[in-house]
Amino acid sequence: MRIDIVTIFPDYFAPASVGAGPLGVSLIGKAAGRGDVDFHVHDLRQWATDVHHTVDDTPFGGGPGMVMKADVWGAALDAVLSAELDSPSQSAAQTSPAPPATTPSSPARLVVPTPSGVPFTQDMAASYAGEAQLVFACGRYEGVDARVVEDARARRIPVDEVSIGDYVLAGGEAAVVVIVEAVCRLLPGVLGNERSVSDDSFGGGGGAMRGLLEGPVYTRPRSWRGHEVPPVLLSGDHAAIARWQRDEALRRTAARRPDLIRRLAAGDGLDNRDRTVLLEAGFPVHGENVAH
Ligand code: JFB
Repeated sequence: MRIDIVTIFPDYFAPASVGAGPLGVSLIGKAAGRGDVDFHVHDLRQWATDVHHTVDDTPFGGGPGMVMKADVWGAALDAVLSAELDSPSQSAAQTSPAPPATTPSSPARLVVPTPSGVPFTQDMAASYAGEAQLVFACGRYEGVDARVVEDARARRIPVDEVSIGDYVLAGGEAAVVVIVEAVCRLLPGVLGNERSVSDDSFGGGGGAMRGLLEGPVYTRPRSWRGHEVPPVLLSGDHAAIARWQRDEALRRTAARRPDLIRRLAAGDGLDNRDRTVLLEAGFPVHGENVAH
């Protein structure tokens, strides 16, 4: 998979090529080192045409702050979206030369982080992991002139405007790191542990825990500062362990994410034992074994 990132702060990501920065270390760095993912970071200002490399202007209609210019973003995305997927590698270079104006073998998806986007989910991460090319447009200031996305969609480029959560960042760069990490850990061979993905919170796999937050985890020593590992985990009774782990996941999800419990209940994802555990935890869920 090829990942292009357009930003006025290429230093935020660089130098991934020497194993540093958020894209150069750990899981993502190893994926890049193996060639499973190929990063290209571009400085948006190279597509600004004036002597000051201006990328922003005052908002029409008034209001605070500045808006990123459509013409600069249009030129940047024209160049990056037409790059050949297997163009000579310039992994994580801070800037790239103008790519050849050739037609890519499969369409790139444009991803635009914005606080007004649709919530980025694990299902979207899994879908992105199957794409040939993702192009991330990192905004700053009050965001990007809306006609940039309008124009990309008019040209049949798939565009997602996404938000990573209900809080306000200063720009799209941190959101891109979050999305890239969520996607890269799903690439074939990256995790090295196929089971881990489907048992994750929001794992969406066929696992028994799907739709629930993960419960607590423990390792040695069995006793630490007077805190004991729950004895059932040492029992060797695999059925009892699985049941306890599901109970803990249900209790935790009910306490922290009651919306997820309601979703499971509505989707027939809870059995009678689950409902009993939730009732004991003070979160009654309507179902066969609950009188109403
Ligand atoms: C993303 C951004 C800004 C408009 C713009 C570009 N969950 C999230 N919170 N904030 C962002 C985000 C995501 N994804 C985000 C891109 C940009 C914020 N800003 C700053 C602040 C308020 N309104 C500019």
